[in-house]
Amino acid sequence: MKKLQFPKKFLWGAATSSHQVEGGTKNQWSKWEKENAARLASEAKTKWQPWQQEKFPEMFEAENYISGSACDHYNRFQQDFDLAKELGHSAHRFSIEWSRIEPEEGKFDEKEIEHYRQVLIALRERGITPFVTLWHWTNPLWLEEKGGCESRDFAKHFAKYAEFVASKLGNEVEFWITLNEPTSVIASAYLSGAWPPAKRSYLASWKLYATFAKAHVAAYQSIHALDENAQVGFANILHSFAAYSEKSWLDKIMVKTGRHVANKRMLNLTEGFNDFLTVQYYFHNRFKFPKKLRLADKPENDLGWEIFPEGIYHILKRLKVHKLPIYVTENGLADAGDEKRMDFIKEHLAWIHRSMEEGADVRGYFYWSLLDNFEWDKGFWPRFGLVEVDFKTQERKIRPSALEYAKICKNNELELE
Ligand code: IFM
Repeated sequence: MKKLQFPKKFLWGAATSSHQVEGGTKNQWSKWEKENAARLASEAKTKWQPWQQEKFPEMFEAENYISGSACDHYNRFQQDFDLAKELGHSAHRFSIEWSRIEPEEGKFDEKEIEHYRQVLIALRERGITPFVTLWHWTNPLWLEEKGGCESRDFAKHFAKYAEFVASKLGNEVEFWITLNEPTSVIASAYLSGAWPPAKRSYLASWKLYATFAKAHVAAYQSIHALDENAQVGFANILHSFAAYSEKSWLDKIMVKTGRHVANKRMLNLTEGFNDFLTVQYYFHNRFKFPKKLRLADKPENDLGWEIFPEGIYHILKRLKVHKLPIYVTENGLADAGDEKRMDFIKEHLAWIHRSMEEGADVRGYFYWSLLDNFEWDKGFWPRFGLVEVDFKTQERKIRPSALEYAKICKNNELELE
């Protein structure tokens, strides 16, 4: 038995986002879901493998693709934070829903601010440090009418909203995350067209890097103007890349390009405006020119995503040059049977620990997600939660892997066989 100790103040927890758990949100996603649910259900036959179709028949029902009341976390956050506390979490990442705070342009809703104040107090009362995300992909409908993320004034509107929230809730918050995974939105909403507004435009995608960087920097400055001690960063999905053959310069060029576009560009554009860095790790890409290669024998999750824990080690090592604290603000898998989750967490943590021994300043780990929730265009069938949710009754059930993860959180130590 090997024991890996983590530093004293290391933060342990899980993450969620407003649209995926709260229920009752009105934004561009909830609108798009209603318009596209039937199509998504009918496309499931061609999109997923036979084993997935058999295991998750919900994917054929339009209802699966409508977030609706999701986990009703808006009303049940106290109960959910009791679970987080029971599971030994010392930190929790959640997002504030912009469309609730500013339902009409320039009109801010104090009642909703009060709601999130209660959320923050509930966390503090349980000794859980909040990490607050200001934008986890959802836009108010008034902004969508102006072009959404492509609106010329996206950064201006976002910074105003960020400033308002920080002015009201700053006393309760130390860690702010401005934007969640800008590059996921660029890739899936503006390049592949899978998410709203379902565009396929290289030009729009390229321009959005600058827009998101501008929005982050503007929000960073607004928050710091109110509180110079605030810790502000953005949530960055970072991918693992490898060349199929180290002898192939074409494979290696693909790796370099992938790394630049997916991992480095947003960091470069926001250089100097991050108090900490983040890693959200899900994907490993193996390139054999001119394609991405899938190897049949590799372990995968319910979504068919390859499980490659070593990838997080290489990503963390590469971030060392920035000399900033790093938080792993998301890492998780869809695993309805809870068969792979425990090993997944342990193996990723072992690699994270190794990167720390080699100098990466990692200060916290947030599993994605605390609860099963609404997985965007895939709907409810992918089950990421430490806690299982019955979406009909809203009953919560702690999964066995959550209890194992709780031991790690409580002991600040990972035991490996
Ligand atoms: O559910 C998402 C989350 O909203 C952002 N990061 C990836 C997760 C899993 O796909």
